Amino acid sequence: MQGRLIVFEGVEGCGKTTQIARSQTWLLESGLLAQLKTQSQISHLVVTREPGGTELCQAIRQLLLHPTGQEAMQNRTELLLYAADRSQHVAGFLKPQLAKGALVLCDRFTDSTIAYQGYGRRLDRNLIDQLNQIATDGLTSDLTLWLDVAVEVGLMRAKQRGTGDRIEQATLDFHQRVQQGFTELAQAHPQRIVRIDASRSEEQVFKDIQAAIQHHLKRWQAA
Ligand code: Z5A
Repeated sequence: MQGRLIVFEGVEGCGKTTQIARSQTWLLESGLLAQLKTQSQISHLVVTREPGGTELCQAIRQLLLHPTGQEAMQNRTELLLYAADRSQHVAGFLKPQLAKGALVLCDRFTDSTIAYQGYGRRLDRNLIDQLNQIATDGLTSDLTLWLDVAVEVGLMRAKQRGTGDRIEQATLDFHQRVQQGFTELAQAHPQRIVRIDASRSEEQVFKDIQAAIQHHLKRWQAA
């Protein structure tokens, strides 16, 4: 595999969408991507997200976040839908892109399932690990940037933005457990997950993200 997968993670409103857009612009406009093309196997940049990274995944995203009707979604159904979304995204988009040399910026990946369905919904961790393994077919991120912000701050930001999907509307307790999940994942995988203090201004957060990405690009080039 020639490309690299960079994942952005964190609770609602932590600033992933904002920082992915800034990172994309920076990589394209600073000349860094052009430099990478000549000095490494990276050929292009793509931005994607889970759920919803392909056309079929978009339909799954709609079902997950904005279901119609009154029927409550079962926790295992939710887990299986996230796994279905990931399976389609990995096989139909991520792996082909990485094989072509893409530098991929992805909004959420496997850690979200562990944090939300594992810690949040309290579903069995072994089951989640098995499903993640099946859905990814072994693909892991090269770098995960965890935008760490207090749940209350993130939810307030998300609320001000004015959306509010099915999961955003879950209890504060649920979101605290999700945050605990990300915290424990970062402690368990210090090589892969870099914690970014996302409670600061957009500009300060972005500076840390630039530093982390540059550091890892250098490491990958040297490898
Ligand atoms: N989910 C799951 O349960 N299991 C899984 O396996 C996967 C996902 C893959 C996806 O929703 C949902 O799916 C998500 C987890 C679940 N739960 N929910 N809800 P989504 O993709 O629609 O949304 P999200 O991933 O939760 O992100 P978000 O709510 O869109 O937030 P964000 O992208 O992290 O933040 P943002 O849009 O960049 O910023 C939010 C607002 O804050 C915005 O007005 C910004 O201008 C502002 N902002 C950003 N940064 C700052 C700073 N630094 N200071 C002040 N204000 C800021």
